[in-house]
Amino acid sequence: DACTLSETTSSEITETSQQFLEDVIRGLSQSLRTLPCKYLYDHRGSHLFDAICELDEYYPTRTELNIMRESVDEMAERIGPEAGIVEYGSGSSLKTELLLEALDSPVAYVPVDISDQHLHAAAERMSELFPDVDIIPIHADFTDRVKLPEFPRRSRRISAYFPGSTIGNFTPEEAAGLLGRIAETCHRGGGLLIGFDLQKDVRILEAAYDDAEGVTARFNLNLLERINRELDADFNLEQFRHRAIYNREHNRVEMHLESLKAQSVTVGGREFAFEAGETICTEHSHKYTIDGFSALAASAGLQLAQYWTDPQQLFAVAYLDV
Ligand code: AVJ
Repeated sequence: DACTLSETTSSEITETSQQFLEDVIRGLSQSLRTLPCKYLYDHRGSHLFDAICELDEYYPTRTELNIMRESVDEMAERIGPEAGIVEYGSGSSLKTELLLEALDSPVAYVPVDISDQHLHAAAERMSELFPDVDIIPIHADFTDRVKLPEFPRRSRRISAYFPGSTIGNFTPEEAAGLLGRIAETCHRGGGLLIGFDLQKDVRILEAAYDDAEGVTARFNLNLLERINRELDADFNLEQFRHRAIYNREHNRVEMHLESLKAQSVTVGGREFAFEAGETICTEHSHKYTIDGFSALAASAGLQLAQYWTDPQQLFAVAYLDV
């Protein structure tokens, strides 16, 4: 079966610096300033994120991996034999390997990622590990509609894999839209295996996003460095600091960059005046309850069939029927 979804092809997606500049100017021009979190992941940002995943305070990565180790056979059972798997995100992870290993005769694996470098490294690794699986990397921004390749005829169903609680970066409204679009890429009878982070003690959350070593601070501040380098800007990195705040009303951790004094910054020839204490929000990371996530999925037409969690209920992986 062909999955014809949209006009967008991967070659059109290449993030031009023009788009980056427009997004930055737009975000900084708002009264509550924001920058799109996807720009955190340049080469250095991706490395810093990998370092975050190793931190004691940052529980999501290892907790999700442990949930997979514990329950991947049940997950594979849900997905069923001879499946095609579409993964949203880099697909370089141990989690994906565990899943493909556990599946009964998977036919195709289609990683979708915005980073060409990550994508091809992951695809190469997966081809070596799984020579019998067709590996078809797609370079695309999965927040757009993605045109998937024609899956090999043998694939009986297509299921999506969306690990890492990336879904938490989206507002619930955006998340519902994204889940709906992901569901469209799956055959009837397919499903979505997705990892999301759970609500918990605020101290655990704030420590996870503001670690003692300052790795997350470097990750956040790296965005200003990137803007300086790529968009001819003059942010003074000494005059901004990283903050992680739990927003109880919206159940999300927010990463901010706070201006330490009144100052003005030039970006691409435009001036922006900051007051002391004013912040730029660089990321939202939404935290859910199982019931809340199940309701969100239902609003996108997906039914929660089963979920797995860790003993401390820090994180959850759910299988949603399309
Ligand atoms: C990659 C979006 C899952 O929200 O936990 C980690 C990103 N930001 N520390 C998250 C992140 C700061 C991460 N996600």
